[in-house]
Amino acid sequence: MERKTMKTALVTGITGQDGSYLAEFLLDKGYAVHGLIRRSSTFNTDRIDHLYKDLHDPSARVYLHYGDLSVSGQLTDMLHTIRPDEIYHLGAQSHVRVSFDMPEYTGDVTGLGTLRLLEAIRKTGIKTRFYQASSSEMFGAAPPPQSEDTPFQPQSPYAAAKVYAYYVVRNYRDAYKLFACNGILFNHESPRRGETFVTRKITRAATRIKLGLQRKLYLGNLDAKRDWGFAGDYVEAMWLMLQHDKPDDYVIALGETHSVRQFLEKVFQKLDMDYREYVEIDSKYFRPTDVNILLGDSTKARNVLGWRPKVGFDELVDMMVKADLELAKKEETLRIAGYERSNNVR
Ligand code: NDP
Ligand code: GDR
Repeated sequence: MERKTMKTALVTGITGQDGSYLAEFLLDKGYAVHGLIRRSSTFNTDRIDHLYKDLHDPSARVYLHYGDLSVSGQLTDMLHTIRPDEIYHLGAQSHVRVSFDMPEYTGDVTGLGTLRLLEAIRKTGIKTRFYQASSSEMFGAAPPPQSEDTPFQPQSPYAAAKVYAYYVVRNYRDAYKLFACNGILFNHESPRRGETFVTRKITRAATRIKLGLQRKLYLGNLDAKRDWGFAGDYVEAMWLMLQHDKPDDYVIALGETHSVRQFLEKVFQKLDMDYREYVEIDSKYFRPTDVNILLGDSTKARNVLGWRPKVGFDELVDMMVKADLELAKKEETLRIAGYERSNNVR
């Protein structure tokens, strides 16, 4: 049996898709997991509720702290108190389309948020290892395949903010000898993916259409191509980066690219439907500038870290369709019983 470690990790963005998979992974490795959460008037802990135990329970190992990436003093106090061995910085305004509507906020949270955490580490002087959730969006218009050596050509305020964060991570590594890594992750999806990202928007809508809960699906650019992998596999890569002898930057990707249209076709086919009967294009989902094609070359991570994704593209689509079909069935049951779940997907 694997020997359990007794390390402490801090995860920002613990309520997000990746945060929830990472928290599960770290708990399984024996870590105590601290998470930064935002105060919200509605519940925002759905993805981690199954992991949380009342703190009076002696086996509780998940601790949640209110805070916000836009408030630096709080971050410094938190690091001073928790003194984590490892910090996984996943918190961000992560929606590319929204970053065109909220560029200043995105720059503040997604770009400066990283700087605030790095400064908190420097000021408290704690010994820790730092993971930055960098993104394939940073490559933007750069032709594929994209690797650690590909120059960035960001195409959105979100991508520009991530490029800023990427470079401050490298700077703090050089200037202050901080153990800090950039994981340049290509798109990764799951049944826990936010419902406004295109893959989940499609699997939710197709399964609801199948059960007669929805009639149409409105989308934007169907020709964009992405290298989509499974989030559960990608959080392991984050951990591997922080266990290595030296801090470095790594591309994490499946190494296959598919268009939004191909994803759509596959999902509807699995449900014995033709997407063309249900999908309409709405220009509000187009971006002022979009990224046409992403295809990652993760040779370095595979060779140096020994990282291997376990779930392929077809399995990922299957997994998402199956999970959303179950969800739609529950929704149907609730509807029959007189309850309605709001489904205002934007
Ligand atoms: P999500 O959008 O699912 O989660 C984002 C998380 O950040 C949520 O927990 C959210 O909290 C939190 N957050 C947002 N704003 C703030 C703030 N001001 N202060 C504190 N916390 C905040 O993202 P993913 O899990 O998909 O992605 C994780 C990270 O990886 C992000 O940084 C993303 O940009 C990056 N990334 C993601 C990829 C992907 O394909 N998923 C690929 C490459 C990079 P709340 O729940 O309260 O909204
Ligand atoms: P992306 O993911 O922008 O790659 O960022 P998203 O799923 O939002 O878009 C992928 C592609 O699909 C096209 N598209 C649509 N997108 C959305 N959201 N909604 C639509 O209706 C729609 N129609 C077509 C988009 O134009 C785009 O080309 C994700 C986020 O998780 C980032 O945080 C992360 O850094 C990158 O992946 C890697």
